[in-house]
Amino acid sequence: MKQRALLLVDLQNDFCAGGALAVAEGDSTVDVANVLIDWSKARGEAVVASQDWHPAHHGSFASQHGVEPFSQGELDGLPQTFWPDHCVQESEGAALHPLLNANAIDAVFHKGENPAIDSYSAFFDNGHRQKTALDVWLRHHEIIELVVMGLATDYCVKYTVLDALQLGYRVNVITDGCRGVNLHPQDSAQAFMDMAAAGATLYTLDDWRETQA
Ligand code: VGL
Ligand code: ZN
Repeated sequence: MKQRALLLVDLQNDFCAGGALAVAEGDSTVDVANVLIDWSKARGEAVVASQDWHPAHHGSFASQHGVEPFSQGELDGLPQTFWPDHCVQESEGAALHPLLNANAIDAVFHKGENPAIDSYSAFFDNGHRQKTALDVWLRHHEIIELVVMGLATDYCVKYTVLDALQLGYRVNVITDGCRGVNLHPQDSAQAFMDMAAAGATLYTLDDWRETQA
């Protein structure tokens, strides 16, 4: 495999229309993902995905604390937004979107399995205490550059990209392959700015295909 991989972040039912934590236009990212999958496969490049994968009593769930979804609090000593129950292991909501060309995915990495701490990044939990298997897998395949897209821009995409940059990967973000939660209306715009400021390069799908031809 070439030294680059496509990383699809949390393209799961619960973040799409009708899901427990639906992101506006979340479904629209799946078409972009399928185009990028074909593009990557045509070049012999790897395709990997992350999946938010919570136990039913995960500490990030508002239901566990008797508070309103989207309220703010603390979990394991870290500031935490409490979410509706979502992406519960083995549930339909946690499954990858049915229209995603999932057969083409070489490896899937779960995150958020520890009930005591949330995990936005596909690489680490929010306290950087434990690592997923993603970094080791990428290094094993000698991958040094990532093409990242998915859900949600202002949480899992953002923290995945920031960690990837810190780990030394070259990172390209496909902006129209991302949609955000936007608890505040500018959160996704701010997240893209944060990713760019940290060293990521932002492309639309069309820009990417034109410049990488
Ligand atoms: C996500 C909130 C909670 C995400 C996951 O995938 O962006 N957001 N869990
Ligand atoms: Zn989650």
